Amino acid sequence: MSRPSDSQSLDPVAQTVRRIVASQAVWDVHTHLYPPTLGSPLAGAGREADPQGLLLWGIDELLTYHYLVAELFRVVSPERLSYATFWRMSKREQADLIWQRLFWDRSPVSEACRGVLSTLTRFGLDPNEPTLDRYRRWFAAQDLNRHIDRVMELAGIERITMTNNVFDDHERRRWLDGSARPDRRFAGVLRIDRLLRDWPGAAAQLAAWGYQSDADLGPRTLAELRRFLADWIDRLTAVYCAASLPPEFCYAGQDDARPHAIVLREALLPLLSERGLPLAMMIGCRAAVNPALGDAGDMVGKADIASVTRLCAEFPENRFLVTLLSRENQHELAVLARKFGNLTIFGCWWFLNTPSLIAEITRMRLELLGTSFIPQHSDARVLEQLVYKWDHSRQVMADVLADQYRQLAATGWTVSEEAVARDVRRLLRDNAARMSARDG
Ligand code: HDL
Ligand code: ZN
Repeated sequence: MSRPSDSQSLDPVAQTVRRIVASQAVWDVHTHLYPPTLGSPLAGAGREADPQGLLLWGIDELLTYHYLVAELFRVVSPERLSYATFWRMSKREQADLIWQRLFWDRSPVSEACRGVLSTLTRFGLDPNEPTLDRYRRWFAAQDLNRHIDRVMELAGIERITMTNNVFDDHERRRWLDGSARPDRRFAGVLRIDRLLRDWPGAAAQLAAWGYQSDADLGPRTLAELRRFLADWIDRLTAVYCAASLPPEFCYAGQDDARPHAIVLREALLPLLSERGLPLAMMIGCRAAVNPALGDAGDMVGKADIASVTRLCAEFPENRFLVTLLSRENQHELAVLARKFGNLTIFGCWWFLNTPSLIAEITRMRLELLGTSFIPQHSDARVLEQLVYKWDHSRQVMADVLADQYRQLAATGWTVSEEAVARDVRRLLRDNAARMSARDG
């Protein structure tokens, strides 16, 4: 669990809040983590390396996280190191270069850099090693299953919610051939970006998988699309369906005859309502503005809150989990949540997952929504990131909450430990657990 920061250690309210926040188990409502049954490119004690495996872990993955790749190319010009040369390097060579350029040639002050150091320290490792050799030996000696349990214990995670991309061949194959098996530590999520971003392509893919579907979205195709969704919700025991959508995503209402609107209105939302499952919309990622950076090449754009408004209003029997990528969207999203009880907002997503923005956004949400939101998710892509992402977020959230309770106490209202514990459990666990409850 995270330790109190120095900032408010003398203030009794802050001490109480920090202790409660540090010890509250978390349901992490969005990650890109997977149980070992989905394979891992890193062997580890007693396990074969699986180059197409989905679970990323260990020091080389921590250092080649796409956030750090973007930061590397801030300091190494493509003239000196071409993108192509970098991508031809081995993961270890990439990690060695990033360690040198971002952690030794410069102070690792960015959130993604500091996170690596926080994690190493929490494992009891010295974060000042000039090379990665000692870290590599330490990680290679870990038994992966026990390592997952240890990471979850250090980070205070009760449940890890996956991102199961049914359109990813490496992942889909593992669920179909039975090699991917349920793991009580991980909750499944059906990720269906392509259905809403590229219906013609998705229709052709469904047809190739044996569903009678074609681009015209007639009654038979809609029935087959519902069957496809139901098949995968059941196979994954999905707790929600999710899609990442571009800033220009627009739902224009009942008369919107565009494919994504019909997919939403005639197939996805009716099925999710029937199953009592939320739809998670993550809006604002403008993909691949610099394709040469790979996963690091995506950009942020302001989303159309009116589209989210229409969906919440038009589908009152559906539950929506929404996070928006742009800082400029955050206030209107919080205000929208005041208008619709079927909308739960979550997380400080991606470029918002920095202490200064977590503080700003969480304070605003507490002031507008009380405790009726999910303040954070990790979005971890590498197992051990759970440790720093939750340590850093807990510290910020505790400071913000302490301020709120101090202001509350100043009214004369009694701020009891029980009340704080109840609130923190809602924020860090129960709100996410309720949204992930398969009975709705
Ligand atoms: O689409 C998503 O789920 C995003 O979180 C992307 O995976 C993004 O690349 C990311 O890792 N953000 O933190
Ligand atoms: Zn994500």
